Amino acid sequence: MDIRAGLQSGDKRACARLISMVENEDEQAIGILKELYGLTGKARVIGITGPPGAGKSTVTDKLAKLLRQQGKKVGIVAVDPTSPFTGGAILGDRVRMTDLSTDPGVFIRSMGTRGALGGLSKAAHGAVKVLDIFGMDYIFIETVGVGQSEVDIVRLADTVIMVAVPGLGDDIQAIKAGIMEIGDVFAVNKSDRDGAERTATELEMMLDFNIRSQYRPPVINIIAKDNKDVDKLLEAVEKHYVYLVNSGELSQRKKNSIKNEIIDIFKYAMVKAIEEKSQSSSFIEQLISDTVDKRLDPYTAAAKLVEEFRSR
Ligand SMILES: Nc1nc2c(ncn2[C@@H]2O[C@H](COP(=O)(O)OP(=O)(O)O)[C@@H](O)[C@H]2O)c(=O)[nH]1
Ligand SMILES: [Mg+2]
Repeated sequence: MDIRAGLQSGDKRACARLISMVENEDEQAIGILKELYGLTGKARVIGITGPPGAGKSTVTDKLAKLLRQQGKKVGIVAVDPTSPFTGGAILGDRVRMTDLSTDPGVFIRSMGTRGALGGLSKAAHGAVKVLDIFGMDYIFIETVGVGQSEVDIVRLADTVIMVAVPGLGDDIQAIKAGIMEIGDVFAVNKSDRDGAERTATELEMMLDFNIRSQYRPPVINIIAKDNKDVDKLLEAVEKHYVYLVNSGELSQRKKNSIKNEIIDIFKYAMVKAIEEKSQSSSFIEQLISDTVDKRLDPYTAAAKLVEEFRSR
């Protein structure tokens, strides 16, 4: 398969293939990304996060359909480190999104576990780059809003939609404690249920306490399953984008995202090199046991490791 030609002619199989190859750090695939890197940066990247079952996939599905009506091409990356590729949640997403996945203007990709140490985040960055090159106008990244790797992933978005649901006071506390800061637009989904107004009010109050710039994230009540007010949510996303552009924050975000990616790739390469080395020699094992026995301390052990890498 000629992947370059496939990408240019809109062949989804070429796109899927390249994402898999990038995930597996295939040299040829990385070569293609290097060569076509100049084509990236055109897509709007939107993160969707929130607790499991909040309706993130449903919201994504409806937003994607709205954008399709505007003639936009849409890529979706569903990241769920808690469930494997064929796991229930992902399968559910797939079933619900079947009508989307047969649309030639939509590309859906699910990602499961990618090991520790930023592997998933790196894979998500890779997938977004491929979809960007593939010509998607909008790229959604759905993640469950917990953990550092999720936050890392969401950081590559221009706009982050935080999906909450009514009646989960404790959940809001958790959001507040953890990742409240990364939400740019708040959606209270399942507003057909009791307590939706109260949840919205609670979020508003929290946001009032957390003002970080002249931009104040809006809170929007929606019923995603009935497609109610999802258009308002999209409007809010567009408004946030206008703010990003006008304030100069967009270029700052892009810069941060690139910085994170470079560091990600670097860290990953280092860890891999260390792993390979520790397989081929007992050097690291020796450092560890010397530190356990207090012959070394962790600082000196790490310095010896750096020294060893320099000398190679
Ligand atoms: N009552 C109600 N249920 C909804 C709404 N939106 C989604 N759901 C349901 O909530 C469940 C979880 O939705 P899903 O999109 O898979 O959530 P995710 O885990 O956050 O991606 C599904 O059964 C949806 O049909 C809504 O607005 N109201
Ligand atoms: Mg989902």
